[in-house]
Amino acid sequence: MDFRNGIGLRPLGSSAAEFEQDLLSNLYYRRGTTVESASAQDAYESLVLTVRDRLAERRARTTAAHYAANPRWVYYLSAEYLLGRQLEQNILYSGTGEIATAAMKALGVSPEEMDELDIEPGLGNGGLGRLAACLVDAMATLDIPAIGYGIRYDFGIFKQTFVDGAQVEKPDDWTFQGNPWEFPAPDDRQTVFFYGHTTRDEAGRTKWIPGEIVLGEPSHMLVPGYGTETVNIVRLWRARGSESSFDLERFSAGQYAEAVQEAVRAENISKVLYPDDSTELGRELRLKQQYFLVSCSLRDILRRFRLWGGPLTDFPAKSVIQLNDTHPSLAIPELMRLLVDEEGLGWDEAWLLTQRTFAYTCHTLLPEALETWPVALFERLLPRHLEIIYEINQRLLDEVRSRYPGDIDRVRRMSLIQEAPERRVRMAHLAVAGTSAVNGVAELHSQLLAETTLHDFATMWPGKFRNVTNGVSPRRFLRIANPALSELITSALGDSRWAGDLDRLRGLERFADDPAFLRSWRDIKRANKARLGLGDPDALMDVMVKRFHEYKRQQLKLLHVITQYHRIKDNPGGDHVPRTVLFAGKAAPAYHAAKSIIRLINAVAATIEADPAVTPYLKVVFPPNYNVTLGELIIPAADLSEQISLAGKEASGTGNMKLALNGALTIGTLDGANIEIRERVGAENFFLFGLDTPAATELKASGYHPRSYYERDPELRAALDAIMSGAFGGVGKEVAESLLNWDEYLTLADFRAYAECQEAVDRAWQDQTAWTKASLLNTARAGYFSADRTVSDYASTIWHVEPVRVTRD
Ligand code: F58
Repeated sequence: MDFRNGIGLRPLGSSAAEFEQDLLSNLYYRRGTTVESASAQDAYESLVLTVRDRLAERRARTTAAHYAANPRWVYYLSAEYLLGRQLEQNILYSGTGEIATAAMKALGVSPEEMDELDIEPGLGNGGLGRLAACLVDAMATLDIPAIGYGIRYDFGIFKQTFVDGAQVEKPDDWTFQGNPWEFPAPDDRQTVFFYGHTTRDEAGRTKWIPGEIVLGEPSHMLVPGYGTETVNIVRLWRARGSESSFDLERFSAGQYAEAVQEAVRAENISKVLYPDDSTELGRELRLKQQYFLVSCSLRDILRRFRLWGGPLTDFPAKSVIQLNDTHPSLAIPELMRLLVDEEGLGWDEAWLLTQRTFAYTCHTLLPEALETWPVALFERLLPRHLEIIYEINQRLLDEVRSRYPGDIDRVRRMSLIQEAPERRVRMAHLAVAGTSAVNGVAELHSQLLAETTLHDFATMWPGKFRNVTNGVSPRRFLRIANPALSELITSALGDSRWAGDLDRLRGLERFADDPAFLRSWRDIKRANKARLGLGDPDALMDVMVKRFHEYKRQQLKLLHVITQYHRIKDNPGGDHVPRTVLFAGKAAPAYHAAKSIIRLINAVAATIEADPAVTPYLKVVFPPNYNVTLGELIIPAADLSEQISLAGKEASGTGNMKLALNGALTIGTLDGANIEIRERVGAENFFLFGLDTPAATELKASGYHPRSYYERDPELRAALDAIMSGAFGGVGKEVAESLLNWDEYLTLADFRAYAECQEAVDRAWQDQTAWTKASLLNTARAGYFSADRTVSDYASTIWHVEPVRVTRD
């Protein structure tokens, strides 16, 4: 049969009546219920299926177009995807907004009610996971043939609750009601090996005799492009025990737990997202997850390549595999194993093919965040991969020795194996060695990677290193999150093309001095604050939303809040600018210092709330469980965006982009993408403070004494003393002590500059017209931070792929 361009498909209707008919038939035939007895969940799932079918139709045409074009594919490998809610986005992308609303009305349900039932898949921790979701969205939007591969965790990122102000984690059973958006594809299941040993066959080829066999079952979610017919997919793997993993004999003998233990062991691999970036716990399971993702995905990619039938030597011409950080970097030795052991290629040829296939994105600068794994664990879990890594290492170090004769220290530094205090595999070195392009995620980050973290590699292979500055989805974070502003923008620009071509926002600049336009702009911000419902909508909404980490310095913000509290107490009738300070974000469950900061923020918030002399001017709010959905509510309401990490520590940041795009002014350091945001929106529309990277490095090198800042600065001293004396319910002394004695991230050194900069913010706020103009200019000039631009940079500089257009008929 010829399926090209969807031949054989009866097109689904695009009228309201047809949509309603389809919705009803889904209610009857797929949910097996009736209008009279349908629950809200029935209505929701029928609606999902009706929208999904319209995307599935495009998906069929996309597949046909891709099949005909036989293009070079992008395979994005990521252990995390923070996709956000699907319903509203898929309605927008499928162009069914009006007819879906009409059908909901006919059924007697509201869009808000339906959205509430649309559960966000929290399959990621933070920026890295959300970036993956923005990039797959942009790849589809740019018609790039692509698949995102990931893991279908049974439990996503934990739900954050507060008990007495302290973070308590609850499991996120996101598929409790099933997941109507996904298509299971059990036929494409893969077999994954673990443990065991290696041996040689008669021909001298190495064979891996595994000790555990697990199945990987894929399902996929549709990833439509905006303003195009393309629908790509993310394919997520779930671990299953093999058929023989259920022990019927034991079960019959009443040994129920023992009978299923093998299956349980297997299923544990995709049980839960690794939520923790600070402990050694569960490390074996984590490495198993990584290999599981890699092994399933590579076999699937090769299966797809074989459908085309070309010679293996063409594999890199048809496939580029982007590694989202080192989590999937085992793909490098795995592809070598498949090519050498299973396909019989020679090492050199296999290595060239491998390097040409892969590219690696690094997302950090913190040395402790660079993954390493104990050699002993590798030896047990992936014995063949360790042999391959040793071989890669030997050849790498031969090259180093021949390029830099006698430089033993360089050999030690560049080795894939760290020798002391314990032998460990350095995954970032593996990822650099096995790829043809390595990129950082903002200009400063890419520069620092090449100058510091990966300096030896950048010296040896300068051509490999690139920058691709991150970006965010303008659809999700402006069009959907901020409907009122979107409408205003559309009416100002004359059409809504900006959502697919964000540079068009530049056209807003001509309204920068239009008083009526600025008033509308301000009214919308105020309405967004009222919609959020946390604090007085006329107060300055000061927002810090991100994971909790000491380098991001939520504690700096908190010290300033305490200072402001003291100033108001000392001068109750003063001319204080009313502020709502909003914190949101999660701490890794085992990251005690970060959890202490959370607890202290909640304690300070409670103390302020109980003080009627202060509440007219200052309110601290901390809504729990920050996720994509909550971000979509908070970001459009922000006046001020806090991006105050110690310079040289935040790789890029993407919240900074979302907030600027929604017209928040940034107060920030010269870190990550803040630098590029400031360059683009204009220094006069950005509040800059603090040490830059060279100054921070120098201060550390010259011997940093946090206590000297405490002694010199009375307001800083008062804030820390208040904590130490138990003024906030006795909570948080360990936070103050750590700052006074250690202060790894130079918080106290930047305090005075930050406090002064906040005074400049207060002054600027007094002139609402000037503030609103700066807000508008932030939006107008943030077009560069579209994920569409990011993907087009990857496509032209790293992937070298061409779009494939999907036609309607
Ligand atoms: C983030 N990394 C960076 N890691 O911190 C941020 O600057 C950047 O904008 C973003 O990536 C996108 O490039 C990040 O989110 C993680 O969440 C890791 C997940 C695995 C455990 C260790 C943290």
